[in-house]
Amino acid sequence: MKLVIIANRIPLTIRGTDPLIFVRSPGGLVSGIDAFIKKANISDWVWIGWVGSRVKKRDLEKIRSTLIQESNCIPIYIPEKLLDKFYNGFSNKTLWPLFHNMPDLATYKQDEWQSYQEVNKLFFRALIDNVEVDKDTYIWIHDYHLMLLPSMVREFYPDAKIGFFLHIPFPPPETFAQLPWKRETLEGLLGADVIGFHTYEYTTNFLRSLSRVLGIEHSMGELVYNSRIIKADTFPMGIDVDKFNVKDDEIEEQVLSIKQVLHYKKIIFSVDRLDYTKGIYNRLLAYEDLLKRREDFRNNVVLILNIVPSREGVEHYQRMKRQIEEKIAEINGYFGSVEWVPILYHYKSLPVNELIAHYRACDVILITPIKDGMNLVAKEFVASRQDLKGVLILSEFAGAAKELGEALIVNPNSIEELSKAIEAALDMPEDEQSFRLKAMQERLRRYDILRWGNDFISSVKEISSKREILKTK
Ligand code: GDG
Repeated sequence: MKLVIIANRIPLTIRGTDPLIFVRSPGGLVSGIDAFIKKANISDWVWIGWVGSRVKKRDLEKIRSTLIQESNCIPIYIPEKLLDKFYNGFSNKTLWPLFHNMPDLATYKQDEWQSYQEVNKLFFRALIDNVEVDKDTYIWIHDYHLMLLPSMVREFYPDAKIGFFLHIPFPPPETFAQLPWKRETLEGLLGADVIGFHTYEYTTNFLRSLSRVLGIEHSMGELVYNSRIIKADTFPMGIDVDKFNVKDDEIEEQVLSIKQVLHYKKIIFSVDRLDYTKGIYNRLLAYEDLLKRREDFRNNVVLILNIVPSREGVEHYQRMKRQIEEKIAEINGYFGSVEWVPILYHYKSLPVNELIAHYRACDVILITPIKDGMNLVAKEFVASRQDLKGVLILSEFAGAAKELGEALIVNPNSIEELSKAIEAALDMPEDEQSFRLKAMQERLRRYDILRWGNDFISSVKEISSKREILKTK
């Protein structure tokens, strides 16, 4: 089997081109697929994606062959005038808010839609110019940046095995219907054999949109389009449990050092990319409410708030950052003292071992997105707790809530509910913490990243072989 991964970004972030210096890119998609390729022992694979805005076209030519030969990456250069409209524009100002069911934040611009089409064509060209596709090749396309690509590939290779996985939610049909290019988007996706989603809700939303927009009906997720069988199905993405459950002295030292520096106060940990879908502001309001209500927590609790920089080119994100930082300053200014800073705020990405140390050092982790496709941080926290201590507070609107029912599940729109959940978590007896974590850990082991990838690939195999049978009838 040969596996071709196509995603917006290659899994490397280039730091220098002469000589070539790079690090693995952070983010759930990269770490998940990387882990799948390793665990499934796939040796024949290649990854096609954009190389990132720091690399100039002439510099890319210098590193192209090294990237292909040594890292299996086929880098795509996107010209600047297309990039802004494709990435900051259509992908992140139209699709991102709409698919997270926040239509009021979505903008609809014809020129951005055109750039989206053109960039999807660039990815298509990169595939056909660089990869030999045969009957054993699986082409696995990822995420909302590339929803037109499956049909482009299908037209060129009618017999190819093509899968598409959406990492973000698929919105309810009445929200999706607001997209002026809804037909084209659905037709683009229907080039795949299998279209995968994190939860049953997103799969159903997609199938209902197909019925509403294109009049296509399905039976158990299977449908016929252009004389081909296609399947829409649910594949909740798992994690590499061993990576987070690791025994490592260096991590343990870091855990101890975090606790010591904070004088063994109770630690609430929060880590997300900067994004309005993550509900960071409401989280701060809830913490503020808690400190107002429970004076005994003052001086005894610390919130470590780690925000990973993201989409700094989009104005809305800059505004949100200012708003969050003002609130942090207000809380620290009002409640803080010489001995105690209520919120320790970091605006950066932590090295992965440090991230795991924070998962292990905290008493409570607060993951309260307004909407989130899955949220792997919740799963990583659970997997990392070898000591079976700590409490996960999780929004009911994260895909992960469907699998992690033993967490304290909250509605992030209610500040009161959030604040009460933090209180309950800080007061929770240790045997209850263990009981909840154990049940979740067992579930994470059963449906891990290997199972996720294997299930998806098997489904593509099954549906494409059904297509062959249809053809011979
Ligand atoms: C999408 C969907 C879906 C986070 N902070 C640091 C850091 N991370 C890593 C975590 C985790 C990943 O980034 C974040 O994963 P999420 O699942 O939370 O979200 P996204 O990557 O934003 O995005 C999401 C996911 O795709 C997968 O389908 O779950 O719903 O939006 O792996 O470990 N890593 C390091 N330092 C940090 O500070 N090293």
